[in-house]
Amino acid sequence: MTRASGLLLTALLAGTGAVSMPVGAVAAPAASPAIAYDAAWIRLPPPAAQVAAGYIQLHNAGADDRLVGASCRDFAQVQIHAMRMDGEVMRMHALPDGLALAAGTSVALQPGGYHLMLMTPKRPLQDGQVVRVRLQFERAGTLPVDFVVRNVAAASGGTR
Ligand SMILES: [Cu+2]
Repeated sequence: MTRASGLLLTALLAGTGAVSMPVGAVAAPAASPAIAYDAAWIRLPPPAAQVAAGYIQLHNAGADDRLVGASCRDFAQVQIHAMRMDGEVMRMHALPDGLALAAGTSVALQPGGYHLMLMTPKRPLQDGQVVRVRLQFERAGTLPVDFVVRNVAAASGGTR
């Protein structure tokens, strides 16, 4: 019984080998990109606004890394911003060294906190539009991400 299934398994494996599966191609996904993400969206800004905020959850399954920059064809510039209290007022500021993403951790860019600041749109954004942003990581390199523009009232997120 055991021997029979063993033989069957051997036959199956041999069969797989016979069709010459590209073993390298199958093994590749195991070395999946170190950076995973979800919930990538851009808040639809008011008409004629010169900035828009982008949010995303980043998960680093690899070694210590850092989000060092971002770019987007639809905007003149993309910065990485943080929020901080300045007296009684919450203000945002650019992170010149980017955002650390330690090994095995997740970082949320979300309303009221870290965000991508998309500056000087080349054309107005529309609700539901998909905007591709290229995130630049120190170690993991470039990660293209599709952000969905969503018409969400600012009050619900508390950015202001
Ligand atoms: Cu900002």
